[in-house]
Amino acid sequence: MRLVCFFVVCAILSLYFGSLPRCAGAEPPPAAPKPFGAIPTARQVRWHTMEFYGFLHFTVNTFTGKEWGEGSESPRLFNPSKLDARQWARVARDSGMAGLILTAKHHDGFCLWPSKYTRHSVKSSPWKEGKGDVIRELSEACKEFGLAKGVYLSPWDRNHADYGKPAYLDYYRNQLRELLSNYGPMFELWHDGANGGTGYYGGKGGTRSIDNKTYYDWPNTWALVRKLSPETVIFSDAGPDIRWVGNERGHAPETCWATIDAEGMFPGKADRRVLAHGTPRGKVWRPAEVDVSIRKGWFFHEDQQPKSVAELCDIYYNSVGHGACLLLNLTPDKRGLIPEEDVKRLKEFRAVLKATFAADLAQGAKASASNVRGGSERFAASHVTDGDRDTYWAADDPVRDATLTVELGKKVRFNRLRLQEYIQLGQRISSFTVEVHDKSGWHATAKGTTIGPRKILRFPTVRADGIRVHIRDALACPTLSTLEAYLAVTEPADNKP
Ligand code: FUL
Repeated sequence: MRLVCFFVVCAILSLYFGSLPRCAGAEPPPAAPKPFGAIPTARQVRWHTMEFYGFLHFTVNTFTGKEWGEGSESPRLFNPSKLDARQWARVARDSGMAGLILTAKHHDGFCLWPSKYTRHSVKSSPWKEGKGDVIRELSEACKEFGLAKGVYLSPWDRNHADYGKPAYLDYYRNQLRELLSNYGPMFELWHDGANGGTGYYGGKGGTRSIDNKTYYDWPNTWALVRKLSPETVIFSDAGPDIRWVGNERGHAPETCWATIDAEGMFPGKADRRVLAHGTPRGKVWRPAEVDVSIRKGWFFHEDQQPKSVAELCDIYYNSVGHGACLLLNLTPDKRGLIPEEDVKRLKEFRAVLKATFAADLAQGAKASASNVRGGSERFAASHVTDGDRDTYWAADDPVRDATLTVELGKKVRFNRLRLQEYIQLGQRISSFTVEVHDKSGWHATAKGTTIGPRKILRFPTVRADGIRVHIRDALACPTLSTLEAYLAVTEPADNKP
């Protein structure tokens, strides 16, 4: 009987103490959520934080007015009178860009560096009496202005006699060796997927169409890139690190997964719809890059004008704001300088973004959530407003629906909200709504599907003392690393000429 009483008392005590909140330090904190599905590599995580960088299309086309050179252009055409890579870098830095990617070789085959493997380069041009090297000048300028740099090396080469034959692959790889070994770090390598067939091909002319899937032997080319430069992210229609967004209009869709099922895709062949949206639960982490030109063409043409600030802002919100990175193309002119009108436009564009994102109005605000993983401080809602994008709120494993509430403490005017998942653990959220609070209650303000690396929401200015993000569905228990609120004061006027 005594034993029975002992067990009953023990059971009551354990029930009582078991229901008490956990004391700090009494139990080990719960483990972080298990990574969900495909997750980014360290090199991709770094790339995600770059957000916005520049493209430079510059070669013999700049002097002929073409978009695709034939490969028969004389290198003597390349003669910029004032080429100044420091101007490119200064403009890029002042525009808020994190780096620059230059067309080291476009489809016409002309090389902007004195490659050992061809005469079809700057060394046969009058520019600097054949002693110049644009890649070297860009490298030095990027270093001076604190920018990362990358190169575009067109796989299609309309000049080379061996294009279409196995020998061309050695040439292409030798050029990669030069570019990735002699100029310091390259943050990105860009392979476009174009092949229009016809070309000069060492004077033989004709059409050389290749099988995109097999001809370039990409797995071995990329293995070489990894060996030479493991930090470099490789872009193409289908990765392997970054995918094309599927259009050149500067637009990633609102639903944009960083994951994708990429089987059957390779440079030059990919379903544009899938590239745009990605695939929920996709097998690989291969986020989208949005490439678009500030003018209509990729190369400079006298009769074209830069896009308006309003258009550039739309491009920014539809790319960076949809979780992609923005690669905005600039067109150095025949002098080798970014045209003055474009510099002015970029300055105005930068001023708008700088003013908008100057102060996070939610930083330090009190945050709470309907569920906190294990009730632990480590995953508390306060991490979304702590100003540190590397800390995060997380929910318990079974949770798919949760609300996160931020109390601003006073009435604040804002019209932008920036959200970010803790992508190191995978992309999870698939549906959410945003409400704001004022004296008359909570009001539906915005909604979205994916968040992933970033979502920036634009809505009419509200004056509110609370923000509530309701995560309505997720592929696994949600995480969120930031919730930032901003006020865009300068609504850009449409200053298109
Ligand atoms: C495409 C090319 O054909 C265009 O000329 C341009 O370089 C663009 C960025 O990529 O594939």
